[in-house]
Amino acid sequence: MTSPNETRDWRKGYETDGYVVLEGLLSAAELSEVRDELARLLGEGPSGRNDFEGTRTQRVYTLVGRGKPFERLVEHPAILSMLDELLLPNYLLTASQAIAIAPDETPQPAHTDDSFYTIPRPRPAISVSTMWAIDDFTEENGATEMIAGSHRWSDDELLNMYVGDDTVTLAPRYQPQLRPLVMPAGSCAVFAGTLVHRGGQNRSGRVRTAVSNQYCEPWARPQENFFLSIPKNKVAQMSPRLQSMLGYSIHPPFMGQVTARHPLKVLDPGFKNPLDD
Ligand SMILES: O=C(O)CCC(=O)C(=O)O
Repeated sequence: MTSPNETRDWRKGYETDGYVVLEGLLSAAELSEVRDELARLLGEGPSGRNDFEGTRTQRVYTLVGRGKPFERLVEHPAILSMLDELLLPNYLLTASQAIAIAPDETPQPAHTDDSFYTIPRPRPAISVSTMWAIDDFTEENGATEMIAGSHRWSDDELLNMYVGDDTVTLAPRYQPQLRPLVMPAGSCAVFAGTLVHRGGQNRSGRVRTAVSNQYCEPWARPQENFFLSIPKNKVAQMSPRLQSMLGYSIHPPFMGQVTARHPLKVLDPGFKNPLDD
């Protein structure tokens, strides 16, 4: 596993391009553990409901609540050391999913991951995304494609990238700017929530599997409601850092309080909710 010190020089590339790729973060054993768990979860599961989810793409949401190997990806030390620099203390996990793109999948609509925070651009990213390559990412198999530097675009520049009023079809002049993230399995791309990207077309004969965890500022509303999805007895078995990222934390002075108490109190076996009848 690469130590945080070995990844120190990521910052310049991240600021310039809006993303950086860290190779070799997972050992062969860690990778195979993640693959085994994913094989079980993906099984015969349904494909996506639209072009954004991908009608030939399987997704497993709330992955962090589905097994220890996925918890370890969320709190990988190399990733957390970067996030500690990019986001405020007490940052949160906002999304956690597996994305398996099957052969013949078409390109996903190009988008940014923090567009629902409608603060005018250009602006700092309110979320930071990670994309773990569980299979090798190649030019053919649907590697995520990025437009380097697009994290600095204004709202108007972002809208210009689409044909007409449609915020789905990419204008042909932008196609050459999309760079596939070619990276070996076990690598992780870290990118700004403001960066334009998309899942690529899968022209290979094999599925491309990835895990994407996204993190947001501690004052922003997370995409996934982990309080409702992950049972409290499972959260109680997680590390304090992970519990904090799932929202069992206070962003000072008191964002996140539960009836004026720290949310971790809810995990105590003897916790009595004063609102219970
Ligand atoms: O699967 C990928 O490569 C990208 C997926 C993505 O960007 C998304 O679903 O938001």
